Amino acid sequence: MDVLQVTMYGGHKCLSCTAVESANDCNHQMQCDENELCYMHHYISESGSSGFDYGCATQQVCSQSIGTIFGRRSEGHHAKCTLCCDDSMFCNADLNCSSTPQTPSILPRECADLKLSNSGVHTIYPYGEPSKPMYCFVDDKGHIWTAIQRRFDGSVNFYRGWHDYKNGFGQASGEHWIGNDIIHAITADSNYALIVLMTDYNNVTKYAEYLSFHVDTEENGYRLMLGKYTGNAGDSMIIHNGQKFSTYDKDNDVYPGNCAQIYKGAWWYSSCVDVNLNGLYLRGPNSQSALGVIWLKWHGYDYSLKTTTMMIRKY
Ligand SMILES: [Ca+2]
Repeated sequence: MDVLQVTMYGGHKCLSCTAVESANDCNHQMQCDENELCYMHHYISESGSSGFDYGCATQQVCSQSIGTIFGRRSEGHHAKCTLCCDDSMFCNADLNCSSTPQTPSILPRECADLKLSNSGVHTIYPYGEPSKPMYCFVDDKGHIWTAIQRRFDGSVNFYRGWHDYKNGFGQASGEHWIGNDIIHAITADSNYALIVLMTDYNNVTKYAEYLSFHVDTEENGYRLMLGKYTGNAGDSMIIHNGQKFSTYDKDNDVYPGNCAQIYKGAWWYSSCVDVNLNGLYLRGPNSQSALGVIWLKWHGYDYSLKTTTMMIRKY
C-alpha cells in the first residue's frame, strides 16, 4: 500500500456523511480545521452492501492510510480513512470510488498529460480549475500537441481586440485562439516547442518548428521568445521574435503606426509583418498585400493560406 503524499492545506470544506451509497447522496458539508483534509472511506458492510463515509481528517491520519484510523465527521462518528485528497474544495466529492487507496488524480494541464492516440477535443485544466476544451493533435511520431491557434474555413473573425486575445475565442472544435494567458501559463515553467502547420490551396502542407517557445506575462505584453528554427516553410518569424503582442486596441509594436490596424490582425508585430496568421481570411492569391493569412518565406505577401495550426508541446 502506497503512503499517500499529502500536502497540507487547511480549512477545507468537505462533504460530511456516513454510510451513503454515493457522493451524490451526501448533501451535508462541514468546515475542516486548519490541519485537516477531506477524506473518503469506501467500505463493504457485513451484509455485503457498499457504502461511503466522507469527512475531515488530519494529515497524519491520511498519510498513514493503513489500518484503522479515525477521521472526524460532523456526526461525530469514527471511520477508517482510505482516501485523502489535497487542495480542492469538496475534493472528496470527486474521488473515484475504490476500496484501495489512490493518490489524488492530477488534472491535465495540456494535451500531453493525456494518453491520446487520436487527435480531437479534450478537456484540459490549464490553471487547475476551471476546465477548458482544447484541440489535441497526435502527430505521426506519437507526439501529443496542444493547439493554440487553428484556422481552416474563415468562419471566425480574427480581427479582435486585446481582451479577446487574452482570453481566447472561437471553439476548440473549430477555428480558435486559445488565449494568451493560457499560452503564457502553459509555457512559463518548462521548455516548449512550437510547430506551425500550414496548407495552401494546392493542398500542399509545410511546417515551421521552433525548438523553444515562450510567451511572457500580460504585464510584459506577452512578449514572444523563440528558439532554433527547423522546417520547410522558411523561417519567417525572425522579425517577430522578441516582440510584444499587439492588437488594434493595444499597439505594442515598434512601428510609428499601428500594425494591427494596418494589417488587420493581432500578432507579435515588429515594424510590421512577415507572418500574419491572425490576418484576414482572404483565400489564396489577392492584392491586399500582407493583410491575409501570410507566411512570407513560403507564399509571400499576396497569398492568404488555407489552413494554419499552431501547436505546442513540452520539449
Ligand atoms: Ca506602433
